[in-house]
Amino acid sequence: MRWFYSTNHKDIGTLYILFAVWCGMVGTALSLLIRLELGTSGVLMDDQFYNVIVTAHAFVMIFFMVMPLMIGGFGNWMLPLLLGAPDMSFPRMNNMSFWLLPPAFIFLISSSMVEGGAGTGWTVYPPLSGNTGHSGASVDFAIFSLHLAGMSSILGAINFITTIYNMRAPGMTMERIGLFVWSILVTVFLLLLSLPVLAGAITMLLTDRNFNTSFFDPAGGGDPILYQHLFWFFGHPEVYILILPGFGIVSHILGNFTVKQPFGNLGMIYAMISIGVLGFIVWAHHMFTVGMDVDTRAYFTAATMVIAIPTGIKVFSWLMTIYGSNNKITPPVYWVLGFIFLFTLGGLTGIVLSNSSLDIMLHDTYYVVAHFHYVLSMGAVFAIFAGLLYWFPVITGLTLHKRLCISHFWIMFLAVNTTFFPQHFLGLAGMPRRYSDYPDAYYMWNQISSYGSLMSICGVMLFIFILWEAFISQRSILFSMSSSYSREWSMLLPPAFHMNVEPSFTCK
Ligand code: HAS
Ligand code: CU
Repeated sequence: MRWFYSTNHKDIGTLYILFAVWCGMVGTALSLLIRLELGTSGVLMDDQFYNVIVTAHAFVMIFFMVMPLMIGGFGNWMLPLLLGAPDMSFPRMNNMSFWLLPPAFIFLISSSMVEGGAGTGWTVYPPLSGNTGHSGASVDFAIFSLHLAGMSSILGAINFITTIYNMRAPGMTMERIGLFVWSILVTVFLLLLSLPVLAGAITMLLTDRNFNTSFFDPAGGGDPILYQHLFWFFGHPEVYILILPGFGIVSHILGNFTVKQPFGNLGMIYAMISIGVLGFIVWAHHMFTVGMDVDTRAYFTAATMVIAIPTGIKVFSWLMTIYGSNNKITPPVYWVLGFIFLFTLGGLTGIVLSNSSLDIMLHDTYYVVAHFHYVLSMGAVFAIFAGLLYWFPVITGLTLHKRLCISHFWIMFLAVNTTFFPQHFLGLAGMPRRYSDYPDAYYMWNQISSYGSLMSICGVMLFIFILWEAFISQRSILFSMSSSYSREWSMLLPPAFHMNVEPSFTCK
């Protein structure tokens, strides 16, 4: 039970990674159900049940896969090492942050299993999420799940901020802490400032549902649009919470891959801070269709477009970091290059959506679904795979099979593009999101999209095999120096890392 009580940042980081990878498989299974339903016209399930699956898929992926892996897993493992700190600032609170997540997950799963399940989408808008739209206990379970996951994140955020400010080794100035640490710092500030707003909104929803208040009910003088404002004041910063650590991972890997400081290091820091600040003043671009006046829409369009500038600074700085380097491309770098290309594609469709007049047509269509899967499934997830491959030897002391890793990348690259590129066409043709069926005109692209998701399941199975193979083969990073992969690794890792690698004496 040592791992249960452990206050060590590496143990807790490992727990986060194991939990998040497992949740990633739950989320992937749910996504396969979605694509099975949409792969044929005709229905396997009713709309409510379909939306329960969509809701669970989104919550699992956002709160139980991406955030725990990037912040809880990589953040906990690497931050103290990169700062030269012995551990996190509040090690026992760190343990609590992790252990709030499994009960939150149980509440979430309960929400999809009692009564008709919560089919509200991750936005949980009233009146659908009110007690007339969802009369049972399921939405209440979802709310409690978010309360717990939110507490976990806020405690984690406090811990990271304190650690970064107070526990740096002598000489580790803020300019020297590296872009991954900076990305986590900006991310946890966003968490600290946005999550309490979500907590407020869902608590008001809870009292509307159970204690006869009417914050969001016009019958009692309330307004459902208030909920949308509160939700998106959290929701938009949340999407940057999901991508900023990915930016950090990409910069960190590129810096080591090219054996130099990333191009425009200081500019990258300012770009991340700008993205974080701007992220708080653009929320109503999710609500262009609610009937805002034209000036307000013009403001939110303009403010949203401004974010392309710091993001462009990041993209072009990554390209300039790569420019002129002529190192062999290792598997994590495949994912980094894939990230830069596909994240940019998703970012550009975001700029398209930020035009309020266009968004009136595109809102709630598959165009939006395509946009956010390009920035998430190919942005956040590609960065996660880059990080997993890059840090696997640091965490386990073992090396992965290089050629299998490269095949895995190409399978996933093909699969996610096959899944999500056609969704742009569906959206432009007017197919709405969150319905379980569609007219035959949308059949072809939906079928292609579903084939793509089947392909990505094959990719997931290959990845599980790759992990199994690494543990079975026990190619130690320290002892199998004949493999060029591990030689590259040991050259690129700073000396401090070597001492954290436990050598395996059973290597073959
Ligand atoms: Fe987004 C909806 C706009 C980035 C995630 N986004 C979503 C949803 C999610 C999400 C999950 O304005 C759906 C939520 C829901 O359930 O309803 N998004 C943007 C913009 C950016 C952006 C402008 N989104 C993200 C990131 C996410 C994410 C990052 C998570 C990881 N998004 C929207 C809008 C909606 C939206 C609307 C609402 C749509 C609706 O109707 O519901 C930007 O941060 C992207 C910046 C990045 C780039 C690429 C690199 C920059 C370069 C510089 C040059 C580019 C220029 C632009 C000058 C722009 C290379 C040129 C423009 C051209 C068109 C060529
Ligand atoms: Cu947004």
